[in-house]
Amino acid sequence: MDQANPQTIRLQDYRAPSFAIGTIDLTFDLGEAFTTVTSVLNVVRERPGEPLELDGDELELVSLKVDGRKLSHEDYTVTPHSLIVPVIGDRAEVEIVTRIRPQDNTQLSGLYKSSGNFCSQCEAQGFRRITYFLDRPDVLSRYTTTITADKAKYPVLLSNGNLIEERDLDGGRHLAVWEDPFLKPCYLFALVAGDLAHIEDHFITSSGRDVTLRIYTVAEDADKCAHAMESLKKAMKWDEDTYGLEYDLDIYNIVAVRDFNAGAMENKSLNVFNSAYVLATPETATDANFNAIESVIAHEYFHNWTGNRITCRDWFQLSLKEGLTVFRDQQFSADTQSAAEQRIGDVKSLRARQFPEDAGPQAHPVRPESYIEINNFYTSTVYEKGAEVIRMMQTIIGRDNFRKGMDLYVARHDGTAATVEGFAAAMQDASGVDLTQFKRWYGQAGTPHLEVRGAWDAGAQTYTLDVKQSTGPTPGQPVKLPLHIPLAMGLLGQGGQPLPLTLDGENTDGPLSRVLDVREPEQRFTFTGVAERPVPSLLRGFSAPVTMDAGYSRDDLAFLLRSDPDAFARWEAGQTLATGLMLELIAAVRRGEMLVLDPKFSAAFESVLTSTDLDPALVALTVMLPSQAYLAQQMAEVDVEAIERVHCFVRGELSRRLRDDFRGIFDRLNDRGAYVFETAAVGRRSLKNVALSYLMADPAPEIVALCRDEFFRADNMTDSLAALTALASTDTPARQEAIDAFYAKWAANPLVIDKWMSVQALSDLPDTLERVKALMGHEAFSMRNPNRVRSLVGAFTQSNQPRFHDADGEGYRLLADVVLELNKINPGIAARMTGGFNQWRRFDDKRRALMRAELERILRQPGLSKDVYEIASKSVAGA
Ligand code: B3K
Ligand code: ZN
Repeated sequence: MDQANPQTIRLQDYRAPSFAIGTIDLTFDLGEAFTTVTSVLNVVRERPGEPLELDGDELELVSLKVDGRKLSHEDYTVTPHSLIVPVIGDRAEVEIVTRIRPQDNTQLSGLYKSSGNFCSQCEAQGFRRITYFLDRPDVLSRYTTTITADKAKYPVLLSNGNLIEERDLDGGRHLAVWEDPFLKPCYLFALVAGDLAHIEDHFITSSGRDVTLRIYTVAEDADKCAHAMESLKKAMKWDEDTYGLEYDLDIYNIVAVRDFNAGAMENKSLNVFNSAYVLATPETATDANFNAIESVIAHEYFHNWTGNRITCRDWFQLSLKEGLTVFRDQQFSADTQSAAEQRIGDVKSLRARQFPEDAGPQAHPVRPESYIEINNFYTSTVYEKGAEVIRMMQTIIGRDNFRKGMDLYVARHDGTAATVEGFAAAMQDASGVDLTQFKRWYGQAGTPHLEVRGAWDAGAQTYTLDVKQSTGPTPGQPVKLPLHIPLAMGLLGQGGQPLPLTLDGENTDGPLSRVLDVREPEQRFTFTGVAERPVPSLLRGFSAPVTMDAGYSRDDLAFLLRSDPDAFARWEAGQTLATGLMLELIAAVRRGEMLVLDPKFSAAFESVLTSTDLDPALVALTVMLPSQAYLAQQMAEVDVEAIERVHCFVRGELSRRLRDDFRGIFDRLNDRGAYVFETAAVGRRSLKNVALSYLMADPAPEIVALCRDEFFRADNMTDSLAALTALASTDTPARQEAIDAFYAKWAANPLVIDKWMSVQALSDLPDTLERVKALMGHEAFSMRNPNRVRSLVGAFTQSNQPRFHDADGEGYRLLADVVLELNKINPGIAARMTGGFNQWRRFDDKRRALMRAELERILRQPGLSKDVYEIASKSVAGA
């Protein structure tokens, strides 16, 4: 492969395509030995003098015709990645026949088989694995797709758009023709053929269109689609109400498949989903799964406008559709569930995934400038930081202007392939707010840091806030420019009351909360008429994706935790308090001192736990300690053992000191009524299960017995999995008993067995690595199924910090072995797993050396995919 000389693709080299392809007529002859694809393209020259150069990957060319004339071998060139026709007119009809072997396609990109059925995944560059084409998102065409297949084996034949013909053929075969009236890029093409069951419902759009909604699955899963269907209808209604965006066809199909590289795919009118984001019953799925399904179903639906009707000019613009659509799905979940919990969850996930990415060797801007393999750029930066950039725009220009900006964006760009510049221009033009400086967020990598200091002048009755911003260097970007950062804030008086925020020079009383526009490296804001010493509440709602040092004392934080009217800021104060305390304890461990937990901390913790006016879900979120990985991010050099020891110590202390509180909560909330997925019930289960996990942090035998009972009596997966998780980290006979019983009960349900794998991979007991290795040899494990690999190896290497980083380096060896094996099967998943090494430079010398050696071993492997090569080589080169 081109590993020795992998090609870097750069944004600055973008050129519009030399040819347009107005229509494409596809015929699929699906077979067991091979599948024949006939593609008829109407090409129109856009630039004189250039050959027609089509992309292809692992294709067998059978024949090629131009304007009805069969070309001979001298008339064209085939390379491993292209088909070049040097001489062609300004308009031509090109007919290409290729042969592919979906049954051998383990990369799960292009056309492949899952559970015996045909399905496709074309984003980003899978279409070129089906036929030769201009595989780039700025080539928009009208698709007609004919599918022929054995009728008994593949009774269901689906593609994009409307079904215009269906009939039986000789020899037990049948045919279906689908026509998509909308222009689309080839990454949105989809085909599904198989023996599938479905459920059906309808949605009437605001202008009266009756849309048939169907969800297809393998027969045994058809009873698990009701929640996904409800979610789809909610999302359709929300997009009409919130953005005036209506669905545009009479049919919307979703197909759930078990083998899928990503979460789901927004193909026009034929979404293909990882079954993990479709299937749910109370017995088999947790509250978190129900939530994730609602949000992914909504996300893919929202793409119909932000992604499909308006797509990306090139893959550097990926965040144009992904960041915006994540923002939209976050807004949807905030509106339909609880806004505060949603925001806390989004921020936790941003900090857990995006902040380390931005501080490590793979750091890149929301709009990257170059890539080797585009699949490596479906990142938390493009998705989640991209969503934060959109959210900041909304905060800066205001909600009403944001809606006007969306309307203008749609009016200007519908039916085209757009850029982030175009989006920002619509927002700027609709609002009249200058976004020139703001747009730097798209081009500049790294997490900005704010240092904020406040001073009250009793004599002048003023309060000044001095704000400094800085962004550290990232690979390829040594120097950073100041950003436009919206800083939402308030001031609280001694009694917790909000004070008016009147900026110097304003002559009426200001509002009780406001957004400061931070634009300079150092900037001062002066508030007048401040009659008492206030406590500032800063970065409310996490108004910008930054880290912040606000110089808070513990008393300030305890005060904000009690009094801040902003629910996010209250949670944040609790987290900052706990993080500071745990970092001090870590320093104490390193000095060899005895550990003592400050009684003020457990008292503040207890008052949250026992507060009756707080929503149980928010209590649960507030009493969850910062993760070991989050503590690691705060240290100059990660001390794995000290972090684990302190985490365990604080949990154990809280468990002992507050046992009665935890027990009280557990008993009070452990109602035995029927499961409902509804915000309040989810909150109660969440707090109850947090209480159980604290009780199990230092369990007396009767607590183990309680947890064991809970496991065996639970009638829903949320409670069952919470009890199993607690048992899995407890060295008692009940542990193995529960693990075995769970497997025996759920062996036939792949998504539940994924959970079973993860629970064991996440245990903090010392034998976890051995268990993971044993599970890799278990009959239920397969390297070919991405969900299985992620649930076992991904969970262990990415979410079990103490065991993956055990000092002997065995975890590192295991990960490199898995990467090398996966490299041959599915390079995309292999590259994802390689990311487990990204933080290697942040550890101690010994671990650094061990991880580096494994990365180098990976890089020495002959035949390394460019996917893995890009991640491993950037990791070694370092930040
Ligand atoms: N657009 C797809 C992602 C496809 C991943 C390709 N490697 C799912 C989504 O973000 O909606
Ligand atoms: Zn998306």
